[in-house]
Amino acid sequence: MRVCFVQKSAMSYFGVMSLAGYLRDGGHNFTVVIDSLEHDAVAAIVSRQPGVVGISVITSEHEWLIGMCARIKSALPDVPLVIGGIHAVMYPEILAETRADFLCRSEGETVLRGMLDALPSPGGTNACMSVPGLVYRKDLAASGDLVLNPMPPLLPEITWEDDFDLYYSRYPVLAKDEMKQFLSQRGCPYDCYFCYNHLIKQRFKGLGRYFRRKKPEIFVSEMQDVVERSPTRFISILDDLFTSDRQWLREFTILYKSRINRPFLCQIRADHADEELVSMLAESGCFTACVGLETGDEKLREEVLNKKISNEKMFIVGDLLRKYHINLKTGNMFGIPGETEEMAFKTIELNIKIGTRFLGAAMLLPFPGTGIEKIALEKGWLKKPLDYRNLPASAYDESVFIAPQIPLLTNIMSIAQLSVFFPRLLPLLKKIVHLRSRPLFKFIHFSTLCVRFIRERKLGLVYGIGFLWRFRKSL
Ligand code: B12
Ligand code: SF4
Repeated sequence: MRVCFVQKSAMSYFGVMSLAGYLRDGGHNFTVVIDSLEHDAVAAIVSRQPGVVGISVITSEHEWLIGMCARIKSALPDVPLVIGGIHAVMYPEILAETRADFLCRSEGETVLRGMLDALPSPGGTNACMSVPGLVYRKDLAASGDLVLNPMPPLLPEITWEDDFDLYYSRYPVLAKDEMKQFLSQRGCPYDCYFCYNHLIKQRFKGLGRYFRRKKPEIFVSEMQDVVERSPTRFISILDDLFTSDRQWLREFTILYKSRINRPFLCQIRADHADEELVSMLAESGCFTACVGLETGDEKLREEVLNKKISNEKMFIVGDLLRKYHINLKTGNMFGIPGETEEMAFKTIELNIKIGTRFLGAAMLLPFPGTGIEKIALEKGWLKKPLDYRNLPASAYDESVFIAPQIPLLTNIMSIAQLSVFFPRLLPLLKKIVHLRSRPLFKFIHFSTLCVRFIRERKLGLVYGIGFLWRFRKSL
């Protein structure tokens, strides 16, 4: 059967590549349409003559999802349309707001396989109603009550390679990108209150082991396949907990060095970092390590965000990375419930002290149902529970919280990278942030973001501008 995946943003989605990789031997044909890279996405979908259409979506794309489902259903009324992705897992009730037929509220591999087995049978679309993990309307044609089929167990292991070719064959622009991204993990054992993992764990409770990881051999072989067939100068490893398992890392770095041997970026948790780990990373080619610093105020980090990592650990990781000539990049959030002007500047100051080279900054964007929403309600930073329909599309400029200091914290977020590039400007910037001129701060934020992006990826200026231009509709 022909399956056409649809998505908004111009990037290779790991969820979709995993589905195509898992089902690649089943005799099906997979293709993908990226809305932001097509002139007319619906025409592109129709031209593929799909037997089923599957949309992959994240929460901030809710409005886009509703519109896209309507357009696809108008063009292909008889083709089953299924919604998947993190937004579907978190808020399965969204099905009722769209014209899609089904929604996948669990991992997609077994669900899609169930659908592809059921659809050619005499019952057709109706036969899908028994597939575990699917959600559908009682009356498929009307917007009636939803039926939530029981959840299937989680896959015990991830033993297959993602299908990168799904994207590269259709969108050479993605294949040409000199930085290739990879992901070996699924799930997370930690429980930070701002992260979706915190919520998914509740949804997937009792269904099996949530945190799983490809074996180093499979992961490196997936990389090798990509680097041998498309230009690759750098590798970006997006695993949140890349450094969580020392033995895994030892095996990986040996294979990586002998078979891939390219500079790479990865994420490390500050409390995993010691001399052995950082030297191993340096030896295998790591040139930038990203650390989730989140905020310079330890109490806010540990109590409000539930990320139990001290500032002392941040200093240790900074020192070690400097010693081994690895750039330090940090992830930071502003507008955390309870945050004051002083605390926000502590974040910038801590970054300067630990030697941050690249600073990622955004306003905290909590998702409905997460622990941070509860804390915000208690602290009066939210008057009522959040609605996933009204979340801002960008966390760079807006906050969902109501507190008098939010505009000021947004300005501080905007000047954070500039302060790290030029620490001497900090006393002046501390005064400027009180100006009420969002356009000025937007400009500072966006221009320093571009410089960071280009430097961080060692892109030439022209290549860098082209890269940002390509992603403009996805930002
Ligand atoms: C890797 C990653 C990225 C990568 C690549 C993203 C990508 N689209 O693949 C990069 C760095 C580019 C990125 C960017 C962003 N990300 Co991101 N990212 C992740 C991360 C770490 C892993 C996602 C992943 O691939 N998981 C593994 C796959 C296998 O799981 P999955 O996507 O859920 O797919 C499974 C099912 O959902 C289902 N499924 C998926 N699609 C479909 C389709 C069909 C038809 C079916 C049936 C099933 C199905 O089957 C899949 C396999 O089981 C997650 C956090 C995490 N630890 O998972 C955040 C995460 C997804 N990102 C998040 C955010 C907010 C963003 C940004 C908006 C950040 C920003 N401000 O720019 C951008 C937006 C990019 C975009 N439009 O997708 C949020 C999303 C929150 C939400 N509620 O939607 C997450 C959850 C992190 C968080 N804050 O908690 N991200
Ligand atoms: S923020 Fe990182 S460490 Fe915390 S739960 Fe999410 S993925 Fe895990």
